Amino acid sequence: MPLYLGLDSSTQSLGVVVLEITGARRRVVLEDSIDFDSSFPRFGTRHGVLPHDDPAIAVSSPVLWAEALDAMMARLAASGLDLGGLAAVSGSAQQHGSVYLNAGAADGLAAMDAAHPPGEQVRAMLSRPIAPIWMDSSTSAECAELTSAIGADALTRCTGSRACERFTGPQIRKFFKQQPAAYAATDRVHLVSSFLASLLVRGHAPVDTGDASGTNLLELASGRWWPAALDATAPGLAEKLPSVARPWTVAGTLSPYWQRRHRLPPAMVIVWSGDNPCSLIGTGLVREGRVAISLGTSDTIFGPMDAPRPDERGTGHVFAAPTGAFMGLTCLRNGSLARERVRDAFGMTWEAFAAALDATPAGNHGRLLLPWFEPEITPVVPVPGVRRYGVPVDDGPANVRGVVEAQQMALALHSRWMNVTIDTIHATGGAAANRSILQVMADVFGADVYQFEVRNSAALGAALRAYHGDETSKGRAIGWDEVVRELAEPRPDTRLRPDAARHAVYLDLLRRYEKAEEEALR
Ligand code: ADP
Ligand code: XUL
Repeated sequence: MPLYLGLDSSTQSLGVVVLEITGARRRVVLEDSIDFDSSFPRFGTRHGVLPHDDPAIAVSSPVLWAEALDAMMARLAASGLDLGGLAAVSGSAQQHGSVYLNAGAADGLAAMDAAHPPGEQVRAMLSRPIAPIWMDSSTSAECAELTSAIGADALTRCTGSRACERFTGPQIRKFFKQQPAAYAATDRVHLVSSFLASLLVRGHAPVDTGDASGTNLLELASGRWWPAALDATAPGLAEKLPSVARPWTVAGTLSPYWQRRHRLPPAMVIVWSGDNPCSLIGTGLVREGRVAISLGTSDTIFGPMDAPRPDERGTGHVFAAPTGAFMGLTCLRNGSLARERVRDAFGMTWEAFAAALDATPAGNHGRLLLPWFEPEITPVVPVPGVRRYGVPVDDGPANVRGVVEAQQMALALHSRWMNVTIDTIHATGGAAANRSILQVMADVFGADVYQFEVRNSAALGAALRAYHGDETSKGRAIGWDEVVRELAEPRPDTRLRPDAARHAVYLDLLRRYEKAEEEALR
């Protein structure tokens, strides 16, 4: 029975979905996840991030990600699944993060010793022990330099995004400026996705066009690195970046390391991609017209785009999509962790959080808050701070409603640039389990909201991409509607409908929210 494995190395955990697809039979045979903080306490991460005094800096450990990959492969080997049938593997990873490897890495990857875990072997390949991740906001100076070298409009038109603090290009530039010797000793700068794919195939894997779109370095139209952006970023960068490949490219086969260590077969490895591009597939969005909202560590809203239409105001992004077309995306940093901050401040469980939402009226009696607990990505808020417009600090239910309404209004406001009539939303991510939050989403957007059978849409999308890559490599033309059929379809019985009266309240509140944001940003 052919099996397809999708891995998802996200901010806080490593998730997995295994699919069995044979003719008419299509089913999920395994879902699992390993939490970084609790399973690997020796790294000292909190919510997957290494502690740092500067709130603008957010870094994690490539060694931790490699160890988690090994632990997940061990679980798969012990799962009882007949992994002899494993046909193809692909993966998803948190976007924008970068891993810096030295000149010994190419040989190191090829010679990994199956008698030992990958962690220490990876450590020897690093030219920089830590990896900056998407939550890092410490590169404003480098963004300004990139913008003045290239021009904001040209950068947005060509790469799909203005210069963004978390994007890989500005992060590489900061590394080059602050640690020139370590930069010079860097032979390859991988994204998290291409780094993990490289561990699987015993050599440097390419980065796919989707994840490469999150670097400020890719020319979207050609799907190639853009020399002007490379030159403005750091010297010699062209030689240090992985090649860029279309999202269904075969990167290699599972290496002897994984074959020996966990008795896995030499399954085909399809290039990995970013979590949002993978989630696009895992929520079944293969043609323009609908959007998904992912309530994960970040809250994101995204949808397919037939042709790139960048956001002229500059907060949204256009990425290449796994289908070969494009996708629009807006990302809030203050997502799940902001909701957790409020939940924990009032000693609530998620059930109590949901009950507080249900017990308070839409519009929160006209009170608002701006939930910028941490530096915010959309809109750009470098210095964090919660702004309150009538929400008392000590009123639990009012704060719960305040944070959820603010996030949904921010998603609605900052996705207008995509120019899509939103009447149906595919909800995913950890917090999409919470139907009270989803009801606020339905009411703010005035749209139907659906949940999915598989919670981890990024891992599911990666597994479906593995299937698509396998079929494509055999010369079989398979359409994306066929790829996602049954496995990534919204569940009709989960539909949440918007309430007309509550939606009217939000149309009014949204105007006030927009003004409050503008005022706070001034
Ligand atoms: P990521 O993939 O970005 O690491 P997930 O999509 O796995 O994140 O989401 C994890 C988050 O889901 C947790 O940080 C938690 O706040 C949130 N979450 C889990 N269950 C619930 C719930 N019932 N209600 C609200 N949020 C939840
Ligand atoms: C998207 C973004 C986040 C990360 C982490 O631009 O920064 O969604 O991909 O999930």
